[in-house]
Amino acid sequence: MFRLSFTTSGESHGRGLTGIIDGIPANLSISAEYINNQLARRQKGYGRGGRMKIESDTVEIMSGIRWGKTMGSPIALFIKNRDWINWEKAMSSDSAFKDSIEPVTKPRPGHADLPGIIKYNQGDIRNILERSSARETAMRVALGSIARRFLEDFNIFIGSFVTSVGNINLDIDTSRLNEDDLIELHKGADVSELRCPDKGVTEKMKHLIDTAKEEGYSLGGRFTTFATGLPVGLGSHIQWNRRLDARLAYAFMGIQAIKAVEIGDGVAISEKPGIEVLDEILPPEKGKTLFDVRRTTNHAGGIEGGMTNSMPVIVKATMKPIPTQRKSLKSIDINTGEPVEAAYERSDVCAIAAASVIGEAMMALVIADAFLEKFGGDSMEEVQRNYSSYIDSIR
Ligand code: EPS
Repeated sequence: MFRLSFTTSGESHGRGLTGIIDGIPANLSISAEYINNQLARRQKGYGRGGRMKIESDTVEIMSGIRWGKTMGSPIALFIKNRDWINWEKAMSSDSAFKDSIEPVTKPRPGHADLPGIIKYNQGDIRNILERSSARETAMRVALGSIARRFLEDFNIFIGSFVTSVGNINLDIDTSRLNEDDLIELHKGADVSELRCPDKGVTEKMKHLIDTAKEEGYSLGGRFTTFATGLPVGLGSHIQWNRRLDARLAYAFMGIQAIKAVEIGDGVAISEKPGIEVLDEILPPEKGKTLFDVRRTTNHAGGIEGGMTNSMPVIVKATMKPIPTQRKSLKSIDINTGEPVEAAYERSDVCAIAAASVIGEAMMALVIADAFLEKFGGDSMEEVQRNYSSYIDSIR
C-alpha cells in the first residue's frame, strides 16, 4: 500500500476486533450505519455454522470521524465479539484460569495449527487458531467499507458474485460483460443465499452443502470480484510492486483459505492463441474521446501493463475447503506424536458467500490506495480537483 495503510488485531473468541486505517482524506461522509450494512452482508451465506447465529456485527467508531465526516486522522474501529461471554476464562489475559482450560493438541490438516505452534513455540494450538481464524475478516470488511465509501464519491462501484461451490459451477464468460451486466450479477448475488446470481445453480449448491453437512465434510468454491467506473491509469508499469494486478493478487491471497487468484481470464488464456484473447482496440464512437475507447472483449480483466485500461477490473479467487470438518482426518497429538483424529469444534461447512464480500473489501482497499496514489490530497475537495483535472486533460 502506498497512500493507505491498515492493520487489524483481535482473536476469534477474544473481546473483539480492532482496526486502524490511515490515509483517508478529510471530509469524506461516512456513518456507522454504512459500515454496519457491509458487515451484515459478510455474515450471510448458506452453509455457515452456529457462530453466525451468535454474532451480529456492529462497529464502534473510536476515532477519526466527527459529525459524520472524516478529519484526515487515523480511523480506529472496534467490533465486539458477542461470543466472548462464553470464552472469558479460556481467552482471559489473566493467568489465573490457565490450569482449568484444556489445551488443543490435535492439529487440523490445512490449518495454521501445526506450522504455527512450531514457529511460535506454543504448546496449545488455541494460541494459533484464534488469530488465524477468518473472524478477523469482519474488521477487514469494516475498514474496506470506508475505502468503498471513498470510491463511491468518484462513481467507482465494487461488487462480487459466487461462481462455484465444490463441483457445482455457474459458467459466466466475464470477457463479454459490460459494467451494467456485472452490476446486475452483483444485484442478483445480493439476494441469493450463496451470492450466486442464478437461482437454479444456487439450489444445486445448497443441495451439495446439505450433503456435505450430513456427511461431515467441508467445501470450497470460487467467486468473482469486479470494479466499475475506473479511470485509465491506476497502478503503474514502472515498478513491479506498483502494478495494480500484483497489488490485487497480494491482497486476495491474504484472505484466509484463498489458494488461487486470477485476473480476468488469466488461467484460460494461456491455452489460446493471442489472436483470440488479446482485447482488440476499437476507435471511440463519434464525438467521444480517448477516454471512451472501446474494446472487443475484456480477457485482460481491465488491467494492461499493471494499469487500469477503463474496462471493468475483474479478479477471480479460489477458496479451499475449510480445514475444520467433522469427518475424521489423520493427525498426531503434538505432545506424544501418536496418531489421532484432528480436533473438531463447531464450524462452517462452506463460507464462500462471505469470502466474496471480503474480496470486495480487499479490492476497495487496494483500488482506493491506487486512486490516492494518483490523485492524492488531504481533503476530499483536493482529491476531487486532482481527479477532475486529469479527466479533463484526457477529454
Ligand atoms: C472460524 C470458525 C468459526 C467461524 C469463524 C471462522 O467460528 P467458531 O470457531 O466460533 O465456530 O464461524 O468465522 C467467524 C467467526 C466470522 O465472523 O466469520 C475459523 O476457524 O476460521
